[in-house]
Amino acid sequence: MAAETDDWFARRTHRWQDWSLDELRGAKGDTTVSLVVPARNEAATVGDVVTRCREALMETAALVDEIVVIDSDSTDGTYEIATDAGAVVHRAAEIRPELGAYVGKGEAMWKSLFVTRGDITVFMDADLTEWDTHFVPGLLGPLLTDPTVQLVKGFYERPGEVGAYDGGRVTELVARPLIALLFPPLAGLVQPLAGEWAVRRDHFAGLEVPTGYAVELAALIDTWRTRGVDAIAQVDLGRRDHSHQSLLDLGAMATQILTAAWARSSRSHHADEIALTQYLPAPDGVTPSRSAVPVTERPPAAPLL
Ligand SMILES: Nc1nc2c(ncn2[C@@H]2O[C@H](COP(=O)(O)OP(=O)(O)O)[C@@H](O)[C@H]2O)c(=O)[nH]1
Ligand SMILES: [Mg+2]
Repeated sequence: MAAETDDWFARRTHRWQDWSLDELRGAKGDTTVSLVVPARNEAATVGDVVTRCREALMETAALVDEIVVIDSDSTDGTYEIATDAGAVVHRAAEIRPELGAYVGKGEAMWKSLFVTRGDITVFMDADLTEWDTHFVPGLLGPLLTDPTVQLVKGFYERPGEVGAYDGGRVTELVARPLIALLFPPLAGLVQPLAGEWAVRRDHFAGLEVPTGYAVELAALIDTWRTRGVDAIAQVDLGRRDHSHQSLLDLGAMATQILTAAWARSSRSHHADEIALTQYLPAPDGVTPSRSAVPVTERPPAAPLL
């Protein structure tokens, strides 16, 4: 399994600089691209995200055909600010209300399919504080140049942690250990929960989408299961930061992620050891490093003392 993961990492890991805008425009042809930004109470940052993407990617580079913000019940002006910045803004509860309302990031992303038309959807969080518009062309690279790729994940360095590719608390403490245990072919993903990712519409429309924060992990597992691991690629997007949640809120997020993994797990045996892959900065990208985590579920045969 470890060799499989290494092979996938080597084949399917890219950097955003691997494609020029000209190359991507040429590869885009008639393919349409929607940028979808899920937002709940992001008045402080959503305007900047929309404005810079609109100027750089719609008006200058002509790589994105529409920018759509899906707002779930914001009470802070997110809707108005995103509209003024030039996005098409929808309230999640107003999209196909007969399907029900299950507030959460996953619902907003899934419902975006009913109000967008792009062949490819690029998702970007609305709470970004350190980021750049090259995230979008970076994510489009593998999809526009390789028809076998269905889903592309971003990953990044986080400022302040000196070259670290750690993905945050829920990523490192829940998602990556879970993947190591239950879905080891996906262990080559540096940041499986990254909010910046892109997917072909037809593929995403066929997936079961959890309504909350497990949308990303579920999409990865289900893409691997239905299309094979090579249908997934990942791109180093440089540096990124966003506003951070409280530990208590992350507990709810972790519970959603555990639930989606549990529902998709068929593990019935006990492992003695789990291969946990982590990522270290290297001069021209990242390198995997693997450690074996011992796991003992059986009590010792005799009392220790
Ligand atoms: N529309 C919508 N967006 C949401 C919801 N929950 C989170 N988001 C957005 O999804 C993005 C990532 O959410 P965030 O809470 O920052 O999660 P984290 O980055 O994983 O800690 C941000 O743009 C949020 O505003 C929701 O219920 N509805
Ligand atoms: Mg965030």
